[in-house]
Amino acid sequence: MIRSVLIANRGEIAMRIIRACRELGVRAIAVYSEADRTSPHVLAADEAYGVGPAPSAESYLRVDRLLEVARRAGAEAVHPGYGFLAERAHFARAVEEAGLVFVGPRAETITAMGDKTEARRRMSAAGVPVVPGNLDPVSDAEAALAVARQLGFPVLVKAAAGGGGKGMRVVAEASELPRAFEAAAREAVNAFGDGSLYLEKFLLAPRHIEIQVLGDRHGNVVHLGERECSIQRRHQKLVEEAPSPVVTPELREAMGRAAVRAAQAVGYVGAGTVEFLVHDDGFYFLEMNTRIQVEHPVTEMVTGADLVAWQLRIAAGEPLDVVQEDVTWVGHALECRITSEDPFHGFLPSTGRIELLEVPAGPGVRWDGGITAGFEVGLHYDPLLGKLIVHAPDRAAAIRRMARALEELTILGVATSAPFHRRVMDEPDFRAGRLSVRYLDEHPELLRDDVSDEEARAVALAAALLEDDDRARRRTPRLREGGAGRLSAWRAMVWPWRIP
Ligand code: MV4
Repeated sequence: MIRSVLIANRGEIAMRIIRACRELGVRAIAVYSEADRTSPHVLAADEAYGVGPAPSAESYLRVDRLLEVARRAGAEAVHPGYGFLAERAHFARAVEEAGLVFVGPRAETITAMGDKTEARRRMSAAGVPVVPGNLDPVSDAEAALAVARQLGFPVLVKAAAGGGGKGMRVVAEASELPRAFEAAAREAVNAFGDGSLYLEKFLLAPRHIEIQVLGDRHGNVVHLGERECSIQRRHQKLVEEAPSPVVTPELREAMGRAAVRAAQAVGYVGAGTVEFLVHDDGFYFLEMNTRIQVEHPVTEMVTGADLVAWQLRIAAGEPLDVVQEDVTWVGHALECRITSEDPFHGFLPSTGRIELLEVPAGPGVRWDGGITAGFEVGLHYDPLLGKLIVHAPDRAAAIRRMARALEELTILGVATSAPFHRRVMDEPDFRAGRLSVRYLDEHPELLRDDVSDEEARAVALAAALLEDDDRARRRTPRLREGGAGRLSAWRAMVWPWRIP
């Protein structure tokens, strides 16, 4: 086994990797920016090293500093987590050139899957169905028009270097194509330094369903079934689940087999995800993500696999100890991404100090978090505070369990997405499994606050009074004079007979 791993990441995924390291007896080496000096991952790791100022370009993205820390700390491997450098082939290559093990696929695989037309060519050659469209970039708007006429409108113009929705344009009719083509090319040049574009038939309201795969260094590949990730906003997933409410055992087997073929076609090593669009009865390859994903826990809950532990074992050269027939699925899992964003004000990022954090517990509940009380939420990194994951015997029970767990979750100090999730759990289409990537467009009511200011103030006051009263009864010292002092005034006015 690998004896030490440098974790080139922060937040909940750094905590998740540290936990896997602990269980495997692997020394966990953390890095941190100046904004993360006292963050949970720094305290939880065996060692931690500063890598620079708060902006990620000056810290978590500094390959030179990360490799210097790896050398100084004697790390044998580097785990990139997700985001930051996770899908940057140059980082994977630099890690290996430094004589360390990269916990992830080969650099060549990352490069191939990062180029969306190359990925489509490889998948198509391997017999994996791709959305009808180009296998090579189109040279200009005129060539694009010919392709579009063949496919039939609407079409989608996509950036070859893209992914995640950047440089993408829906085109409803021929007259719109030239302008959309120019706009997408400009956006792609700005975002990726590469304006190559290709066309796909636009599917109207597909589901986003992805298959988790694991490949070892000995050519073995298994799939661990699907995750349904249709509930998303601006290409950020909000709720994920396993299994998908629409995937039958037959469809799972067909998609799973296609995902395994996809992974084998690129000699995939490690944990990866093959994304598909599912439309009517067909499924089409969309992209392959060459990293551990945020939503990996729902797969862990239903399969019992520890995906991060498997990443480390595979990196160490261990063969998979399961064959496809050994993989089974039990119950239903849901994940809600808890972010520091205000769902009732356009998911505006919210900043401030976490004043109070109480996380849910009880049967079938898992909190993968990256914060503690006292943590300062800023704007330097992505807004994910943690993930609430539940597992139950069936989907209806999982939804009830998630609703219960969300009610137990208390995060004070910043606005969070939790109230949005609580409402999704009650929404009839969600409960019926009627999902597509257009779910939020079709449910704008979920983004409107249904609590009046008066009601909110009344509840806040009642909560403050109850807490103050409770403290007085227990005669505990006041934690924060400012707040408690103000509350004493209320107590004197409202409940004079309760003054101890
Ligand atoms: C599509 C599509 C419909 N038809 N491709 C969005 C991000 C990028 N990864 C691909 N995306 C889409 N590609 C065709 N041919 C619809 C989307 C899409 C989407 C995909 C997955 C999850 C959420 C989405 C939200 C809007 C559009």
